[in-house]
Amino acid sequence: ENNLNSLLSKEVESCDGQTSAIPLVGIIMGSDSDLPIMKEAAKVLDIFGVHYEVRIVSAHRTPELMNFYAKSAVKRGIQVIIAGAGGAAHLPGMVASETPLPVVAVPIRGSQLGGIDSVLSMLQMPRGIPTATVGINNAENAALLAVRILAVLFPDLQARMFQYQRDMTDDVLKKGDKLVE
Ligand code: RP5
Repeated sequence: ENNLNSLLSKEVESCDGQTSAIPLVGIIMGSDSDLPIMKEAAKVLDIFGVHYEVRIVSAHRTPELMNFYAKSAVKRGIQVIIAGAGGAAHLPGMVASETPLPVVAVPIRGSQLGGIDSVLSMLQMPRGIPTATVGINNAENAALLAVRILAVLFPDLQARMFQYQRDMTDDVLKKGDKLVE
C-alpha cells in the first residue's frame, strides 16, 4: 500500500506549473498515449482555477493501482474523477465501481475502430454503476462537466461558468456579425 500511495502523493502540477496540495479533480487515463487528448481537460480546469492531478492508471496493465486510486480518492479529497481510455475502455467503469464519486468518461479514438469501441464500452455500464460519458476525444467537455458538478457547491465557480457561457455566446454572435459585414 505504501508503494501505491507514493505513486499518488507526487506534488500536483497544473499546466502553468503552479502547485496545490488538494486536487479536487482526478484526471486519469489508461496510457500516456491518451495524454494529448486528456491534457485538454487540464487546460479547461486551469481556466476555471480548479486544482487537479494527472495520473496514468490502467485498468488492465496496473489493476492494483487502479483499485487503490479509486478506493483512496474520497479520502484524498478528490470530488470528481475524469477517466479517459481507448479500445476496451474499462477504466472509468471499474473506477466508478470502487468509489461513490461521480466519474466522467472520455472515450479515446484508437487507431482501429475510430473510438466507437471506446464509446460503446463506456456507455454500456450495467445498472447500478453510472458513468457520464462525453463524446469521442472530448476531454474539454469532461472538464466542463466536472466544473458544473463542483459548481453546485461552489457559487464562485458557478458564476465563472455563467461567464464562460456568456463569453461563448458573444464569441459566436461576433463571428455571425462578421459574416454579414
Ligand atoms: C488503453 O489502450 C489506453 O487508454 C489507450 O487509449 C489504448 C492504447 O494504449 P497504448 O498501447 O498506446 O499504451 O488502455
